[in-house]
Amino acid sequence: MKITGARLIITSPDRNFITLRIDTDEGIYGLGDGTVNGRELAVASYLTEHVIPCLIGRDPFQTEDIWQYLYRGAYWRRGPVTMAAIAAVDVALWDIKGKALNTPVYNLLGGASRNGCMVYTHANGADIAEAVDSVQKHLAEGYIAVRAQAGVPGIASSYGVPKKGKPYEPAERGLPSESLWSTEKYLRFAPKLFDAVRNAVGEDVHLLHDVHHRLTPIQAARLGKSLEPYDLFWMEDATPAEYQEGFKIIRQHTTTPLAVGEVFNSVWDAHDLVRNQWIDYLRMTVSHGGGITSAKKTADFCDLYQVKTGYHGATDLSPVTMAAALHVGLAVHNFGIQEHMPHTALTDEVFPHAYKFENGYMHPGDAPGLGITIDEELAAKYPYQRAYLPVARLLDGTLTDW
Ligand code: GCO
Ligand code: MG
Repeated sequence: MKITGARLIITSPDRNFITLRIDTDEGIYGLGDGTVNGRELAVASYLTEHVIPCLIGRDPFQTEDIWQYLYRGAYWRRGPVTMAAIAAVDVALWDIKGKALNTPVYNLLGGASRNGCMVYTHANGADIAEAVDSVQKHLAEGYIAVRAQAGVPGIASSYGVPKKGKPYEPAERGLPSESLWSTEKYLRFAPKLFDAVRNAVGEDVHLLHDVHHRLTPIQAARLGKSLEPYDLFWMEDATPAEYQEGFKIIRQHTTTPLAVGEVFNSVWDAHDLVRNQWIDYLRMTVSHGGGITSAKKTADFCDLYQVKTGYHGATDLSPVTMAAALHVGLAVHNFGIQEHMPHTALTDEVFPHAYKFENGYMHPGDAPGLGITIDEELAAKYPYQRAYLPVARLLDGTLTDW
């Protein structure tokens, strides 16, 4: 089999998605996701100008060799743009391989290790009462794991809280919006939120929380300690993780489990975190971390140190990434949990898919390949629109981590 062509489908049903379609001489095609929220066209250009010309004529079964060719062969390594572009190619090739062999991709990765992938979804509210209601609403929908976020009193537009009447979606069309942040107010507030949520839902529900890179390691240690009575499944992105040793400080002070890595794009970003067991869950997902080829290797490396997967699954990862993440998650031994922030009905219509949610778990389905398609006619009705994530400032105006 030979690759005969590759092209991008850029669409913005409710938000921007960059999808790569690779075609072969046998009429089988594969899809990959190259979306990097707020920087989408950089990946599109990297693919069109530099990667697609190198793919034509290659054997799509050579996922390992093509991965190495694009990673080592570029000389310039890593970074979200490069790794998302490599991932788009790699995921599309695994899709082709599965379709050609008439089997779901998870069978090519070791087969199903479980019946389904436990997922968590997002609950949020302007205040504690609304957040508690939102958690209960998601439990009624069948979720058994829920992330809770609420507006911090005195901080307008807190992280994770939707604008009135809209589902939570961080990227906005137009230029970046600015939000304010106060660590002091947040540290006083977060234990009150989890006290209320835990009391309302009882012991059996998995509760998660995203700090979104806002604290120093010692502040994160304090938060982890103060949340211990509420038995969190994880505390996410407690501190910016470029400095991996920061997690050592958090770890020395708290037994609250730690997750990090949605902004990572290579196993090297997490190398010290994993081999020192400073974290419990690695969130680097398939599409931002170089694809299925590298996700499988990274998961196997984590498995040596009892670190589990907890893949990023926000709406800026397209349904193609959700499908790929579920195939990997079903297969690897050390699956932990999968984030599920459901896409809008329109996005689901643009990307018809075989994966399903039922009673707290998702399954990738048994269609050959990834089990995902794209309705190109519908996609064409929604052209790309520039959008950005917000930026955050401290109360005195200093730019801080959003
Ligand atoms: C999460 C996230 C996201 C990110 C978003 C950025 O845990 O789901 O933190 O909502 O903010 O993916 O593009
Ligand atoms: Mg997060």
